[in-house]
Amino acid sequence: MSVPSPKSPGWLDWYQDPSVPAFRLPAGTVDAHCHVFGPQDRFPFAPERKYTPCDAGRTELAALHEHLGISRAVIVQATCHGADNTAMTDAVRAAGDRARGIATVRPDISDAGLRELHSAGVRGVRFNFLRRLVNTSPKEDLTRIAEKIAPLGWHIVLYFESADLPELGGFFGSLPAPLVVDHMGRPDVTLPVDGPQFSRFLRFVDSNDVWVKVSCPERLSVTGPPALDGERHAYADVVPFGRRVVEEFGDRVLWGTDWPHPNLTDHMPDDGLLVDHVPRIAVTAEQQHRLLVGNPMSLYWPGEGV
Ligand code: 0GY
Repeated sequence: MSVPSPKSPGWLDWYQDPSVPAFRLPAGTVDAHCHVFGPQDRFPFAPERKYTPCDAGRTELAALHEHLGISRAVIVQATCHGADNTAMTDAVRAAGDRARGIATVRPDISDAGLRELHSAGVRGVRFNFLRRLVNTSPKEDLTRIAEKIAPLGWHIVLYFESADLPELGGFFGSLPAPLVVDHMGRPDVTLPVDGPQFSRFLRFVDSNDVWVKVSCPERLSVTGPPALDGERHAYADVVPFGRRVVEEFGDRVLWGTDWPHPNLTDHMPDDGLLVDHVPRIAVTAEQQHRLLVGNPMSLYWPGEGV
């Protein structure tokens, strides 16, 4: 048996005892962005990974969802597992019909390989452009993957830095499948919400009918979490960005926890506080229902109604 790899230096583990949120999630809430890591004795990490996390398996993910009142999940392949989707598909299968998966695949994946992922519950692939996470694949390879997955009705999840959108936007627009963007395209939240950078992102979303995850305030925030004084209004600087996207694209927004929050370096969020961020960006019951239930159901469980 191989010796487990030690965690990357400075690695922060997920929050052990999340608070009970003040906001009650509506029945049927979907966590549309979360991950599993290992456990590495069962699902070893990929040799080409750029970080080694703690274990964060499907049992712990299910316990968090139970605690927060989340009914369904979309489990996104984490880069530490490379293109070996077995930890993710094991977690999706174990959840029965209450989970879907987003895979990482190579351009030479066979039709049988794709069909197997589909039957496990996979409904999309992720293209990652963050150099600290992956060596990004050539665009021809990504186009080839997109052409293979489009007939299955899958979509493409894009993870990129806002500064890279000017260079990548045209390529994204050429892809032959629906697009879903992680974490609002990672805006610099010290810039104005109506400034050129975020306006460019909103135009991109509008002109390509993109779906947007209004997730990860803890990753985008510069002001950070609240002091430990009982104040539950965390990540205030991210609120105007999330609210703007929810207001403009209410029928194409998704929300997720991003548990177990890979690669955060300054703090680990209390997942209860992340739930309390939701009513600050989706302020009406109707916006909240679309964000948390209606939209993810139509993308991941079409035809099941809500
Ligand atoms: C996220 C963000 C990150 C990591 C990954 O797959 C991953 O390794 O997604 C990150 O480090 O910004 O969405 O979880």
